Parts: sequence; structure tokens; C-alpha cells
Amino acid sequence: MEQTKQSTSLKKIASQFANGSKVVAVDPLGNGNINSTYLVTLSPTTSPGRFVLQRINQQVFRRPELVIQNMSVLCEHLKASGHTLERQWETERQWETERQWETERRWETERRWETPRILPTAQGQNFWRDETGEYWRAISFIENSQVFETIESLEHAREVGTGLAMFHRLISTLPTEKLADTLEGFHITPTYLARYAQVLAEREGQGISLTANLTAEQTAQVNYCLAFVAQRREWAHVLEVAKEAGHLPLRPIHGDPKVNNIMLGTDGKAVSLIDLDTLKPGLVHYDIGDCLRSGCNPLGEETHDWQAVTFDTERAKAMLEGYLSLAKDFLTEQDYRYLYDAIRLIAFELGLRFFTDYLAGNVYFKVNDPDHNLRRSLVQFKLTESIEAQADALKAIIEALKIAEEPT
Ligand code: GN1
Ligand code: MG
Repeated sequence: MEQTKQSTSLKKIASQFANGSKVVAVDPLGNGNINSTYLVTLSPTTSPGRFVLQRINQQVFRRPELVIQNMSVLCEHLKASGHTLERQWETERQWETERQWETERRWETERRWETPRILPTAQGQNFWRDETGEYWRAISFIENSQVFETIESLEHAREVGTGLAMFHRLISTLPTEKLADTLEGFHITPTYLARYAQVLAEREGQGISLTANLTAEQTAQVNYCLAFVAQRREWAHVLEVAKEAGHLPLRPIHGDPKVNNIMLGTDGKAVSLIDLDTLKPGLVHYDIGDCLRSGCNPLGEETHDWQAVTFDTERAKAMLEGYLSLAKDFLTEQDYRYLYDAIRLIAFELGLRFFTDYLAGNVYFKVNDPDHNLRRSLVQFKLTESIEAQADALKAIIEALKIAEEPT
């Protein structure tokens, strides 16, 4: 009954963006930890027949309209800079000119590339607010492509790296001032450390031990996490110190380029970076680190077998090769210098974010059970440990790639 009610209202919401077409189905899409995402199917005579519908989590994104605005800024930028080479007009149904369907194709690299776009409501608005104040938006669906949860081969790893570089190149000419800071402190590790200290202090203030009511196994896990963070507290400022020192510049970034946000076409080539919620100014190092912590963990970030988690340097090499094949032009000597730290840091940072959320009572990331965030943090900390254990090998890979990519 509940389900029927929910899907009826989802259909009603989806129809705001359907421009008069009949909404046939609204199905959950992907497994995001923050927003709720659906795939909307329109009646078979409609083209394109599908789009993505998303409810923006206002607990996380306090100003959802800015998240949407950033995406529109990107669309405008791509259009203005001529990266929308192929225009497919929706003449059949005589949609307004703003509802043109565009794809970025064969831009410089002779590869198909598409960037998801905001689809307006019939009133021309970029979002729709329901009666409870929730923000909903519609985004174009990238057809003829596939999402993967984990890396399937070294070629896949290479394509994931190439896709990230493709996106970085496309947005590199977008002035950062044009992008709003939609999530203050995002990927600023010292901010996460401060929040962690605050949560620990609050728990202490309640006078209840962190391990009260836990099993012996859970107690050992919590103690492992506490010690893990304590041992890396000082080093965790590394990228922010480099930024402050002027070694690393602010650039537009994706913010969340994990494996399942980099879509591959039917030919196995990267075709799109989706999930543009965290498009904002930042360091490309956050993106590179996030992409590698996600792609080089063969067991995936949701595994229960956290003790077996390792970082695969072969995949890292392939991903970096792919990345540098398109991004070498805009990487400086300093950028290379911080690559290893970035890979180590973003894995650590995500572990810290999950662990803090576990201690805070799971208020940020969606969870399936109360220990979910604890398990996720153990996975990221084990991954960090494996990165640290292979530091020399990873640094040698980066150095060799740097030399290979240097202009002769
Ligand atoms: C969150 O919701 P999702 O899955 O797109 C998070 C990312 C994390 C990721 C870990 C805004 O992304 O930073 O890396 O979970 N997004 C936000 O899976 O915090
Ligand atoms: Mg995301």
C-alpha cells in the first residue's frame, strides 16, 4: 500500500519535468549515500524516453538551489566553449529551445563524451519543490552506456582515469568564481578532523564510554579506528597546507569521481562523468585520490570482509596512465609532488568521515544497519594501510609516469 502511494507521488513529481508526456515508471537508480535517485520512463513514443529524477538531501546540501545552479553554470560553459558539437533538437514534440538535447562528441580526442544536463519544468524552472519543501530536479540520462560498481579490467581502469581527465579538461576553463561552494568543508580534511574532535567531545560530555554496550569485536574495531586516526592527525593537513602555501591551485572539480560515477559506452570507452552534485572549486588531487581509492579497492567500499582489503597498484598505474594521457598538459611539478599524499589522504579522509558518522549516530550517510558506517570506515582504513605499505612502489609509478609524460 505504502509502496503504491509512494510511486504514485513519485510519478506526480516526475510529470513536472515530463513536458506533457505520460510517466510510465519511476524506479530507484544506483545506490547513492546521500540523495535519492530514480530513473523515470516515459511513454514509448517519447524521445528521449528516460530521464533521471533526484531529490536533493537538504540535511547535507543546505542550499539545494546552488547545487542546481552549479550544474546550469557548467551546461552554459560547455555550450559557450563549443563543446556541444552535436545538437539534437527535440522537434517532434516541439519542446522549447532550452530543451534542446545536446551531446559533447568527439571533442579533440575523437571520443564520444556527454555531460548530464538539467532538464527544466514546464514553467522553465531548474527544480521543483513539493508541498513538503523537498527539492526535486531532473537530469538527462546518458543512453547507450553502463555503470560499473567495481573495476573489471586494467583497460577499464585506464578508461576511468581517462574519463576523469576528460572531465577535468572540459571544466578547466570554467572560472572557479562562477561555482558556488555548495558543501563547505568538503574534502578539507582538517575540517573533518575538527568535526571528529567535536563528536568525541560530545560523547565524552554524555559520560558514556565510546565502547559501552559493544561486543568485544566491536570494541576492538572502534579502538583500532581511534588509534588509526590519532596516528595520522598531523599528516592529514598535507593538502591544505600545500594549498595555503600556494603549491596547489583551486580548480573546478567533480568532487565524487568514484567508479560508479564514470560511465562507459558500449565500446568500453569512458563516455560521461555523472553525479555532478559536488562540482565546485577544489583541488584536482581530491578527485584523483577519490577516483583511485574507489577504483583500486577490488573488494569495493561496501565489503564486509574489511580485513582482506588491499590497494591494487596495477590498477593505480593504469588509472594514472589514462589520466595523464589527457591531463599532463595542466599538471605542474608541484601537482605530481602531492599525488601520493592525495591517494593516501582521500582514503583516510573517507574512513574518518564514515567513522565520525558512526560515532555521531549515522546522521549523514544512509545506512542499512547501525554498524554500517563502522564497517565502511574499517574498509577505508585498511585501504589506507595498504597504500602506506606500498608507498615506495606507488611513488615509483608516479615518478616513472611523470618522466614518460614530460615533453621531450
Ligand atoms: C557520498 O552519495 P554518493 O554515493 O554520491 C559522498 C562522497 C563519498 C561517497 C562514498 C556529498 O557520495 O563524498 O565519497 O558517498 N558524497 C557527499 O561512497 O558527501
Ligand atoms: Mg555523489
